[in-house]
Amino acid sequence: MTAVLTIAVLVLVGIAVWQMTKIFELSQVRAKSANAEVATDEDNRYNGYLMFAFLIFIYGITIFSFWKYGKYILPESSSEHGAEYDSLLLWSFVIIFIVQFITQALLHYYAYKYRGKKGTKALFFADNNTLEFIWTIIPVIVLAGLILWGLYTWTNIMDINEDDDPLIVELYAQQFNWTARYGGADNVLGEANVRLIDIDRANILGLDESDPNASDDVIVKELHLPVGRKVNFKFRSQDVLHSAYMPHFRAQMNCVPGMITEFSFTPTVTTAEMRQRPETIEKVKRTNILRAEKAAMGEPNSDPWEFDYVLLCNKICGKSHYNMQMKIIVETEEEYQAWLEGQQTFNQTMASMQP
Ligand SMILES: [Cu+2]
Repeated sequence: MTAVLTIAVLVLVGIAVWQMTKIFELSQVRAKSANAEVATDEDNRYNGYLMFAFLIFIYGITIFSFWKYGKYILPESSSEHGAEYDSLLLWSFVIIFIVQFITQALLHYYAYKYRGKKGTKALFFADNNTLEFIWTIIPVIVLAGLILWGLYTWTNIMDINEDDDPLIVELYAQQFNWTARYGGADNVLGEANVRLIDIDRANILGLDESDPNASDDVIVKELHLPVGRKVNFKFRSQDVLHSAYMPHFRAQMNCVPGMITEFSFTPTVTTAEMRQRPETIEKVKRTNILRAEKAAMGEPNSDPWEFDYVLLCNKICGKSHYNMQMKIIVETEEEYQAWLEGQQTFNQTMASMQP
């Protein structure tokens, strides 16, 4: 931060000196001819070469960014729809990069080629129908293709139905944590309403105690998902807008107070499998080198890190928003069942709270 401020101050001082020099120059009686402000052929040639230099700079910084920061992008998707979503994004980027590569080269080359020369007059060029047609029709076709593909993908991803016996999970957002609720043995969530929240009796999600479906609901602080089974999420928020973001599964949905929003996906890679992937091992290694450095300096949050899927809040919802997260564990059906059976149901929790 100090470095940024120092650089900013230096740049501003530089600009101030430059401006003062200009004012000083303007205030002098001109010794040269009045034409000193008109660009000469040499000036124009110089600026033409600078155009090439700038072109090399933008290509260079693009390649450098890919090389240096490419490793920070999300790993291959861990959900069924994620691959479709990723290829849409990939192709959009490929097209953008090809177009940008060609147009930037043309733009800078022509700026050099048609630089001002003494005695050369600019050609007055009103319009050309063929050219207009070409540069209209190409973007129309490409954009229409991308939009149609995008709409098709979007409809597929947002088609939330109860086919294939999905697991029903509620994700409940509040400042600043997440709670998950499973429907229990019957996979049906009991009715809930924020008005029924009773903190003293540990009814933290406001479940309706008179609803028989609520009795076997399981309320937890860690999200367990069986691999290969579709999950239908139902999101609620207690206070403000939150956004449930599960980056590894390419899933995000707003959590809106007063309504239930939905999203559905099928996890395809277990946490254990994910930890074995070379890119995960590489990332864990990188992170733990940084953490070891922090630990050596006695800084907090420096314990060795292990990969876990994560649910994050992606809507700035208050001062501890940055830390609003929950661990997600994708495991085999047997592991999931064993975990679920070890959890207390809503009825058991309420009973244990009775005086
Ligand atoms: Cu939030």
